[in-house]
Amino acid sequence: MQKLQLSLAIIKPHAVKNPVALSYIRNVIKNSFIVVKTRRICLEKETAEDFYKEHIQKFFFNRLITFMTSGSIDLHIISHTNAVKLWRKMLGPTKVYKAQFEEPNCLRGMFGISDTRNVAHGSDSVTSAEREIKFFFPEFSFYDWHTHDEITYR
Ligand code: RTP
Ligand code: MG
Repeated sequence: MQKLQLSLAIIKPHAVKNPVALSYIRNVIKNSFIVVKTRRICLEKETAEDFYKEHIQKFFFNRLITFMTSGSIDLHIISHTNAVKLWRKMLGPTKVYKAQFEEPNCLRGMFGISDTRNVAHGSDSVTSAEREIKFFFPEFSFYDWHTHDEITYR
């Protein structure tokens, strides 16, 4: 049996505020992954800066922090044998012009507004997924998550 991988999907504020986008994205997630845990939060500025600290030198950093703290975000721990790559494939390219012209059926192609408002985040590796899940779900147990009965989708 292949081992299940975990990834973290974050639905960004503009998509959480858009009922059509949100319900489409939630269905896509539900139909493709085991949803291990979900949580809706509002990011504090300091938490957003910490989460995105690898981008602190980038020209878009302030814009990204302002946007990510502008409304609720939905966090999902998702599981699949190929969770990291599959979710990023479903998201499509970071750059929205690329997503819209090259992969119009990906989530960023369908609902992306700009390179910052590009629908959702996906962990870029198994190591990043573990770090990001620990960041938002410090109580989460990586060893026995599959034995809990809280695997759910609200
Ligand atoms: P993510 O981390 O959110 O899954 O996205 P990614 O790997 O595809 O992109 P990354 O290079 O890690 O970028 C981090 C976040 O910065 C935003 N961004 N804004 N020009 C811009 O305004 C710009 N460029 C990148 C992205 O939306 C991404 O969430
Ligand atoms: Mg990234």
